[in-house]
Amino acid sequence: MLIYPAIKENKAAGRKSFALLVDPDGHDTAYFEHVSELGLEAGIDFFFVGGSLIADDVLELCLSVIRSKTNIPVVIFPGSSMQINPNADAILFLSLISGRNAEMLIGRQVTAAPYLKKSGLEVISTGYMLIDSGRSTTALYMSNTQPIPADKPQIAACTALAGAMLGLSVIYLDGGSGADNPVSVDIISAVKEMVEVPIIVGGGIRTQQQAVDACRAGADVIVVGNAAEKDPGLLKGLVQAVHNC
Ligand code: 1GP
Repeated sequence: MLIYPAIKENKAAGRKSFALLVDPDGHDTAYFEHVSELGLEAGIDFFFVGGSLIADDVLELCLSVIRSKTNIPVVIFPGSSMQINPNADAILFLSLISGRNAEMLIGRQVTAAPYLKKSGLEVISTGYMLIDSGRSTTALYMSNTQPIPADKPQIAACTALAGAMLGLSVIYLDGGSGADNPVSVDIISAVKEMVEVPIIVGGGIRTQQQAVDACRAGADVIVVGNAAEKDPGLLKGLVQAVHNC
């Protein structure tokens, strides 16, 4: 199944999608089986798999367990250029367009490109934007960049527009893993007004209301990681809230 056409089709039909983010770091087969079942029960649309510090063999294990337990599409959300693995359906090919670190804008992508070509993965070019969420996050530290200030929707909108004009297929607005505050509706709606490409929103979403607010402001795909890992009981409600938007 091709993922990007599915995301676009959902967007065109006004259907919101839910992605469960799984960070394989420090986990084992039993955990990946548990997460697969959770995803199935809750009716998620996608697994996003990735993290800042994962070793190659755990990524492989995570992907193969999810693949063996479910038919839910799996998208790699890479924390580094080493996280390329053919056992997924697609990969978000990220350019960190909110930052001014050349390595994150184009450097790592040059190194990764030939491996991606060989992998056969569907490559989804992604304008990745970190939005200030009130505290430093792993993504900020690891990327050595500054986030877009939370009270500057115009900067976010123009950044997304430039990304779309450069041909990027989706915009990912991220408050960062475990963010104190999710990306604000002001930022999401300013971006939505400016671009027609699908918008993915994640980072710090913990409640149904936050997910619904993000969808109503213009998010097409909601990504949740930490909240579901800490309290798996939340997942079903979050997915339903997104699907009912
Ligand atoms: C982080 O967007 C993801 O890159 C999800 O964040 O783990 O805070 O849900 P959370």
